[in-house]
Amino acid sequence: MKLVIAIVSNDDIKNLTTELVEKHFQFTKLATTGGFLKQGNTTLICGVEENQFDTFVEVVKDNCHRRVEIVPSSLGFSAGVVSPVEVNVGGAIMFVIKAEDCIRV
Ligand code: 2BA
Repeated sequence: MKLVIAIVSNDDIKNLTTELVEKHFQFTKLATTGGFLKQGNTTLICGVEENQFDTFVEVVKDNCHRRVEIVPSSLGFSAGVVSPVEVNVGGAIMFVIKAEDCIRV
């Protein structure tokens, strides 16, 4: 089994979680905040069987899309001049960890 920690844009989370439930994946959903933009995003903790992992990644790819957002540069850089900069947002970041077991009691 793999443990996937997926950080997902809030713009994509509804469609993604709907399809994950339809495909019988299980996950825990956490409200989180990006360190750079300081905007809300969502983190999913998902235990995924090895033989379902490729399908899981495909579902994430199908539902999460990167896009460009204009943000004031003072969000990420030293205060002072505030000029808009382009930042890639959206899509998903997945950390994949090998899980030894999933024990239900
Ligand atoms: P944020 O930290 O709010 O970052 C949002 C987007 O801003 C990033 O998109 C990236 O395109 C840009 N960005 C982040 N740090 C930057 C910097 N120092 N300079 C310029 N641009 C920067 P993503 O890379 O797709 O990340 C989306 C969200 O995923 C992040 O939100 C953060 O919550 C999480 N994340 C990304 N990489 C991570 C990592 N290595 N560890 C933990 N969380 C991560």
